[in-house]
Amino acid sequence: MKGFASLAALCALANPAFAHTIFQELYVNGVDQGHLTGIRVPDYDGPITDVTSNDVICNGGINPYHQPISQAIINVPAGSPVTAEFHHTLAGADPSDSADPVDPSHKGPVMAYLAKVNNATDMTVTGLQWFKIWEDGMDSSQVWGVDRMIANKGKVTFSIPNCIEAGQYLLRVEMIALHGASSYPGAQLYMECAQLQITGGGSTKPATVSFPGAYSGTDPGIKINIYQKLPSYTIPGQSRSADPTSRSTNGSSSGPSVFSCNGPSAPAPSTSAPSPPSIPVTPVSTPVSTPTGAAGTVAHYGQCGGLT
Ligand SMILES: *[C@@H]1O[C@H](CO)[C@@H](O)[C@H](O)[C@H]1NC(C)=O
Ligand SMILES: *[C@@H]1O[C@H](CO)[C@@H](O)[C@H](O)[C@H]1NC(C)=O
Ligand SMILES: [Cu+2]
Repeated sequence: MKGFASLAALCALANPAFAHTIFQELYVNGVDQGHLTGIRVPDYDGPITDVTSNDVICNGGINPYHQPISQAIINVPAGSPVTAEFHHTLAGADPSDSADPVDPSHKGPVMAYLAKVNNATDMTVTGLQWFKIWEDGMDSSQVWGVDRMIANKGKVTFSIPNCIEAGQYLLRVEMIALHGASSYPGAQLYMECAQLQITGGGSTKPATVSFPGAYSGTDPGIKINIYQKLPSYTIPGQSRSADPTSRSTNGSSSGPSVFSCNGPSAPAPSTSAPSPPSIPVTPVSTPVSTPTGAAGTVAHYGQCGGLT
């Protein structure tokens, strides 16, 4: 183990392009669910570069899964914040490793998708329908989602939508490194899938995309030279409107949620104009423990029938 770690460190020094990463731990409402628990992790931390390969679904193809594959299914109340944690190797956090959680040469977006499944431990993942619930791209200072993930010691936090149906899901958390992406194949895709049981929720069925299929080698977010001043970056996959055909939207791409329970892909509310935050929302028998603050939160609960 020690020898392996030193070798990995040497490789990282010699060629940062070989210093990769693995999503390997999940926290629900801040509670650690256990190292490698409920996540299909490969032993090797290398990327997938062929966006048409089935390996882009949940990895595990050219990077075979660590055995035994965890049979745990992580319980997540809909609406909960979850934190995905990446590290350079399956050994986990290593403050002495300058390439942990990933080598800083690796610039690009971080994203999270969900797919509803009958059985979260079923290893067949082809044909699933995915919806993006979170993305962190590039801000106007050309600071990337991966830069923020590194600054946060490998952790990214987002919420499970509170209006989606209860049931078992795969949570696909993905980081794309663009340091070699000026030609295709070149972008490095790193993804793993966590096995979830989502409880509560509602009845909203988000618009979905397929993997492979959601990305193409000519996408502006996949084939891109990042060694220049970029006015914007188009994150691949579903756009904010959850409409795969309208992904050419410009502007800041570091916002929180792509599929939003009160967004365009949710059932149309009876009132068309969004209420300004300062106007009190009509009470909709929300639980006493409903978080306060964001007006959008109230709208989520109202729209989802208060089942959370
Ligand atoms: C879920 O899939 C796993 C792996 O194929 C299998 O062992 C298990 O029996 C399945 N569970 C149910 C409830 O079908
Ligand atoms: C995106 O913004 C850039 C620079 O501001 C501009 O050149 C480009 O035309 C915009 N693209 C779209 C689709 O609006
Ligand atoms: Cu790498």
